[in-house]
Amino acid sequence: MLLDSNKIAAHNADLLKSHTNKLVFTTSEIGETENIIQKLIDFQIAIPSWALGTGGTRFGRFPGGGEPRSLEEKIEDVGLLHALNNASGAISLHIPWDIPTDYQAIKNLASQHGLKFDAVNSNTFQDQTNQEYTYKYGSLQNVNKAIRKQAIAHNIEVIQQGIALGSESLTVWLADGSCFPGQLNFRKAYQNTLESLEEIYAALPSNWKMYLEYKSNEPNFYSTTVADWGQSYSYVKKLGDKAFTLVDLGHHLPNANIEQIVAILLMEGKLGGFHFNDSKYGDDDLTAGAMKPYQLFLIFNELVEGMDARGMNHAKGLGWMIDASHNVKDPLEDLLQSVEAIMIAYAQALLVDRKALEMAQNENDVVKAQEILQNAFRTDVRALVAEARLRSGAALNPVALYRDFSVRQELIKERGTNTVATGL
Ligand code: LRH
Ligand code: MN
Repeated sequence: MLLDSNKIAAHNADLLKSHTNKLVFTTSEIGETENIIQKLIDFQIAIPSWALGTGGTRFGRFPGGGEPRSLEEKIEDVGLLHALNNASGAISLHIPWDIPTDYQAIKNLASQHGLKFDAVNSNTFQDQTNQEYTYKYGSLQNVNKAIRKQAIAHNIEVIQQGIALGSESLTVWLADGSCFPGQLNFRKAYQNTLESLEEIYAALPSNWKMYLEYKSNEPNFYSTTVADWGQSYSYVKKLGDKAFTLVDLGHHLPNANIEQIVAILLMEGKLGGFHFNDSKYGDDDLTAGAMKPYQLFLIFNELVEGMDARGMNHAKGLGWMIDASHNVKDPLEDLLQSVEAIMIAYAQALLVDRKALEMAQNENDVVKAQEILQNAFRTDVRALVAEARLRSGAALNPVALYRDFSVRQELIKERGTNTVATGL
């Protein structure tokens, strides 16, 4: 389903007056806004190919209809999101959930929608039908060398598929770990995983990056072999300059200070990118900014400060990706809301008066420091985010346009009510 620019222009025309009023007020409050608007226009967030259908849990899954039945339809859906917000200019594929049959055709279709291919994701946390060995007791950590070899071969195959698509990074998330004390020798599991990652690393093209994603628990519930930022950091330091740590916001133990982890990894030059989402309890994969918008702002506050300190380009310096699962929301509306929340957090972080904050910190003026941060967080920047969309031909209010044009109903007419997308 294509959203032609006339529909978007008509939608914007209706909203232009109220938008302009808000923008004039916001600009009068903030002062210099052009630099922020341009940074928002340049900022692109990759959409996960595995989150375009309805997610579920072991207790149930309630599909909403019109889900993409193929990689082609997934690319169309991400293209639709990108047409609505001009901030979703890439798709991140998960292999084998989304193996292209005709690479050139898929690349052409993606570029028709203005999309690039971000990181490709390997999958050694499920057994595929024609697979020789099971990953029940892990993949790269496995005590059985043949199983480690099978998992290494899969990752190298995923790199080849990524090269064919024009991707330049591999994300490795390992479910590996143990469910009971005594089940695993932690040191041997670490060594096996490191040696396996070294073989995968050796297969990376010179311009590629490897993102090693950590997670505290699930599906293993006693130990995870890449469980936290420290463990991931120790692996990527040993692997080399092309290996980095990926921070999935939902992969931390309760009350972890994620913005501090981000600051340290960035300072060490080992922060590779993000899987944005939000959570209240575990790896809930909820809409970014839905539960802890202040934490998302504090993370971007560290990112802006740390990336500027290293002279990094905000849009290109790190891997910006969403990783979410939609149990009760329309997947596309959920993703539109996540992108909006990320853009708002980034814009607010760009508002922080860095000089004043540094002075307050040097004078241990704790109250002043909080005033500076919360002043930025409490500034309504939505008009700036909307203006960035307007200037790039997208919709002033993507979710409203999505609903006004009954996009989901059109997708259901086209695809049916019982289609099931591959993925989580
Ligand atoms: C693991 C994870 C990982 C993906 C999977 C879909 O929880 O965050 O990034 O491979 O979700
Ligand atoms: Mn993730």
